[in-house]
Formats: sequence, structure tokens, C-alpha cells
Amino acid sequence: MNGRKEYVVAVAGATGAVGREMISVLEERCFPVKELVPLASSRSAGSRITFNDQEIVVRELKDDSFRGVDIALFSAGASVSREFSPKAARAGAVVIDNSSAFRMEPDVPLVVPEVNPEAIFTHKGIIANPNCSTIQMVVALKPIHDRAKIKRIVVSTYQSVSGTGKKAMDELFNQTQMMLSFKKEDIKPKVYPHQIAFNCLPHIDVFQENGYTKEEMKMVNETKKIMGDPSIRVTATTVRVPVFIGHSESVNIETERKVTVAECRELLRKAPGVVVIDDPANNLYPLALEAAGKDEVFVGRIREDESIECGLNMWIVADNLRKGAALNAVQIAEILVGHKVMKAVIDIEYK
Ligand code: NAP
Ligand code: 12T
Repeated sequence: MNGRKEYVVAVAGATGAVGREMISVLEERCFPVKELVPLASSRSAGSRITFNDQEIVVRELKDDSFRGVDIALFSAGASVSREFSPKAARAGAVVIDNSSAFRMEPDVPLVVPEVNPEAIFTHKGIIANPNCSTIQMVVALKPIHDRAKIKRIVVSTYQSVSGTGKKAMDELFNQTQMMLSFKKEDIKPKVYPHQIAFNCLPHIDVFQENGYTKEEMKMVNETKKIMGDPSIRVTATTVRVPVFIGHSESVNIETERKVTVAECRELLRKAPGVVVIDDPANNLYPLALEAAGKDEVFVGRIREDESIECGLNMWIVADNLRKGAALNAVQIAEILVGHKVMKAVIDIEYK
């Protein structure tokens, strides 16, 4: 196969917050698409999306949707993935699944290209895209782990509503409008259990028996799997904040060997996919508003944790729809087909 081969690419969930972003990222990065197949539920089948100045009709996702498809990007929720990803893989497509359905399956690689690209080639038809909050954290922490071995991570997140999807973005918009027009008593939360406008909710995804939310446990378990090191201890508190796009994280790490602030900045300046914005004297640090629409993971507020011997604190921000979801999935596809990054294996790996 040479670099000029083109692929039939299906996007399941093409009308959603992440699916739309996947289509624009494919276009922006000139992914070699022979044909784009946008799929959604019967609700939006028949509507149109634009790809490379072409209008394409959205089709209903069905059992036979994947005939002739080479790569299927899934972002239509975990239950849709559970039902249709194996069918797509059996039809001959390589699935890159953005839902939580298969991430912790031992047979399914969980990939962040800056961290563990080699895992891609172990796939058996399905590759999982990690949780948004985990992706941006491991992109920033991998170089530090390689240098000084991270023993423990304590993370608190400030997550935007776009992580939940388009209905949640509408809910924040509408509640904000009602608050500003003195109609607070008319607000009836639907997507979240409480009002999100002008509020912070320490609750993302469902509560588990151990008192943590599923989002918190995703950060714990996925971090170990992606970093390939089950010995890293991780604890998380995930919080929804009234921001449309961009997740922010306060991250505390304890390392085996000492890393100074200057060394940490230097390591991260050289790290792929990372931009350091760390100039407190000029009030410069990463901001969700500025990360939105960008591809990189932004890191700042790097400082020593003076309460322990070998510890650091930092603030990590990224666009959750791009690096946290759509961009990461497309980067995996690029490696798979040898576009830009690595040699093609898609044909050898999956027949
Ligand atoms: P969204 O804006 O609500 O969009 C959902 C999409 O799925 C829509 O295109 C919808 O089509 C489609 N869909 C829903 N039910 C379907 C069905 N039964 N059959 C076919 N299509 C169906 O949600 P989103 O934010 O894009 O998120 C979608 C998925 O991505 C979820 O699995 C979420 O967990 C995951 N996600 C992952 C990350 C991450 O951390 N990597 C971040 C955000 C989201 P209609 O227009 O027809 O309703
Ligand atoms: N519930 O991919 O609500 O597992 O922000 C990502 C984001 C699940 C996921 C959210 C979620 C996922 C959210």
C-alpha cells in the first residue's frame, strides 16, 4: 500500500458534538477519504452534512451500514458502540471507538498517539479512544513519567458541558439566558440533576458503589492502561463547570526521582502535542477559552509541591472535543493507514 491509497470512512454519530468535530478534523488534516459515510439515528437520517464542500446525506445506522467501510469512527454512545462496533469489525472495518464501551477490555488497545502509538497495531478490529480528561492528562504526564517515574497522581477536573454532548450545550445556553433575564424560577434541569449555569457540579457520569463517579474511575483505570504501568496510584475528583468547550485540570504528582520546575518546563516544552504557557508575572497560564479550537494540550502553573520531597503541581487544559475526542481518534486513524505518521498496516492487520 502506498501513501496515496484512499479509504471509505464511516462516522457513527455524525450529527453529534464529537461526530461533527471528527468530520471537520478529517477535512482539515486532509485524511485520505475516498468516501465519507455519515451515520446517525433515524431522528437525523436524511439531514445533510458538509465535507470538502460536498453535501452528504446522513444515513440511519443499521446492521449493513459497514459494507465496504475501511475505518469506522464511533461516537454515538456506549450502547450504540456495544451493538454496532463488533458488527462493523466483522464487516471488515477497523473501528476507532470514542465511547467507554470497550476501553478496559484486555483485547482492545486504548491509545493516545503521543503516549502509546505502538498499541494500535495489536488491535483485533476495535481500537478505543480514551476518556477526554484522561487523554489530556497523560499527554502532559508521560514525559515526566519517563524521566522520573510517577508514583501517585491526585487530579481535580473542571469539565465543560460539551463533554456530555449537544443537549448539554443547549442547556447551559438556555439556563444562562434565563438567569440573565431574571427567570431563575423557570429553570428546569434536564441533562444534569442540578442547574449548571453559574454553578459547579461534583458529579460526572454515574455514581459507583465506592462513592466515586464513573468518570473518576475512568481516569484511574485508563491512566494505568495507557501508561502501561498499573503501579501508578491515581485518585480523581471530576467536576462539571459552566464552560462550553475546554476541560481544565489541577494535577498533583509525586515522583520517585526529583524533577525541578525548570526541568519540568523543559521536558514539557519538548513534549509532542504539548504547549507550555507558564508566565505568572504576566498573568499567563492555560485557559479553556483559549484552548478551545486548538489541537495541543496546554500546561502551566508548574510549581513544586512544597509539602513533599518529590512533588509537582500543574494546570492542564485542552479542547475536549478535539484532543479529548475527535482529533485523538483521527490521529489513531492516521497512524493506522500510514498517513503522515507511520507505515500502513491496516490491510495486513485486518482482512
Ligand atoms: P451528542 O452530541 O449527544 O451526539 C450523539 C450522536 O450519536 C448523534 O449523532 C446522534 O444522532 C447519535 N446517536 C444517538 N443514538 C443513536 C442511535 N441509537 N443510533 C445511531 N446514532 C445515534 O453526543 P457527543 O458528545 O457527540 O458524544 C457521543 C459519544 O462520544 C458518547 O459515547 C460519549 O461518551 C463519547 N464522548 C467521548 C468523549 C471522550 O472522552 N473521548 C468525549 C465526549 C463524548 P442523532 O442526531 O440522530 O440523535
Ligand atoms: N459522561 O467518553 O459527560 O466516557 O462529560 C466522556 C464525557 C462520558 C466518556 C461527560 C461522559 C465520557 C462524559
